[in-house]
Amino acid sequence: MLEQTLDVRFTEVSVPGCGRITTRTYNGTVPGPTVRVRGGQTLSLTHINGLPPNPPHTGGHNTPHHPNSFNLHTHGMHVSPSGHADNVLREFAPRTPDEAAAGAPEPRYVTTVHVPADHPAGTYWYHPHLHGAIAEQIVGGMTGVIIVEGDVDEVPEIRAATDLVVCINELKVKDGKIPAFTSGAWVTGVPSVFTVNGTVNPTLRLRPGEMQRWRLVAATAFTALRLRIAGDRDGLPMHQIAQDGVTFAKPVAQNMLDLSMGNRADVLIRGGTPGRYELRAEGVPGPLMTIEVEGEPRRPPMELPASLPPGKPFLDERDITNPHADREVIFHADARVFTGAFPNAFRVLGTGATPAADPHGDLTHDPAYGLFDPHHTNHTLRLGTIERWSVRTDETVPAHSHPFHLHTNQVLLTHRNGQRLDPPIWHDTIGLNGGKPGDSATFLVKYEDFTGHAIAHCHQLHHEDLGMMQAVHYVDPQSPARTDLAAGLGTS
Ligand SMILES: [Cu+2]
Repeated sequence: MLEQTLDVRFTEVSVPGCGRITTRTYNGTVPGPTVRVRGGQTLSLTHINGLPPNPPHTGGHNTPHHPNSFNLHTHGMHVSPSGHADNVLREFAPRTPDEAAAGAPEPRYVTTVHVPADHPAGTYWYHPHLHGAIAEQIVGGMTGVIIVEGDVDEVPEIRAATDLVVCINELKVKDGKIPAFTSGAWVTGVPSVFTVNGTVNPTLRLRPGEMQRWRLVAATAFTALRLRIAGDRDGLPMHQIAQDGVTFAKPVAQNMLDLSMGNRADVLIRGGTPGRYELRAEGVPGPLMTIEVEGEPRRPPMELPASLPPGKPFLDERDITNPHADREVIFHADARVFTGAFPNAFRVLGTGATPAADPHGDLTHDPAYGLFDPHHTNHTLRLGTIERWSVRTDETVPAHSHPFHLHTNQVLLTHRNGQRLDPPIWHDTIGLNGGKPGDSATFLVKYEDFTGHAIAHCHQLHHEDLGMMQAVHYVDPQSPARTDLAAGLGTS
């Protein structure tokens, strides 16, 4: 059993390059502690909710609310979504005003996650996932990295490389605080501050010929990152060895790496010509991190591994259980349809879309159509079956980036915009860019091991809080009764 306490309260933290900010933290730091676990182990996380009581909320469930309640998501991990595990339908509430006034103890909530023995070894992350409260908490820095240790770490060339977490956060700071998410204008009206491991543009040192393993984590809420390492003359290539926690069969050299919100990539970086380099994200004004290549060269230079232990076997299109029943997901926004501070409707249409409140009315103005409804199951997914999903966006607004994220089961990306990927790549989150209607992704997924209620959603977290989310139900066709018992919508 691996135990970790995560104490959540408002803390004044020092963010070098940004100043002192007061924000909700895990254990007083941004990001929170890195948790290391191995397949076969049980992770026990005890949350203490030391936040103040929630402010009253009068709007619907698809507007931001309960900013002082949270829960826990182990993003990307193939673990149970039920009971007290990776169950994002729980609520870790703070004390009520009466309890706080009476000096009642701060509530504690335990999350117990059994990591399967054959879980892919790699980089994952944790963050709160209470619908309506996610964006405000994540842009305050409530994120942390989970490392699943295992076979890939034993590859000699990787074992020899320094293992570094590079957790990229996107903070929204105004007057030393994280502004309350009271309007949609907040997303663009407050500039983002990007940090790596809690510092704006930290400096990292690397010797010529030295190799490091970076665990890149896009713990951002609103911004997709197109990364490169720029130098005075040439940059440094990134040798990608894993995507979203799943190891490749061999390293893939990339000069540019796309990480949508929630994605991770493990890369090997080798120091080249001495000098100053910068990890940059397209569209972000300053560097995310500075790399100084200096010092005594490593001789001979450290080598890249020729091959790797692939993290997860591929699925085959010929094994699709019902080839005539592909699922389709369409990210669609309707602008200026609601009154109030959040006028835009961010909908998920296609197979299993949430029905309209008025099917005969104007769908663009419908308050339910394609929006999250906790009482409606959008997808019933049967364990043991392999299905194909296509996800696309019909957005014409370039600013709308919609990363699709399915909980509980990793998905095998086979096509982008109709073009086959060779080889296909395991993901848990797949970015789709707005401004290019029809931008699409096709993936295969096998529903395995775990029953219960989970979700699929857009990982642009403003969209998610406003309802760009679907409920999925993993069921066991062999034992439907047991499935319902195990489903566990428990609240603590
Ligand atoms: Cu979206």
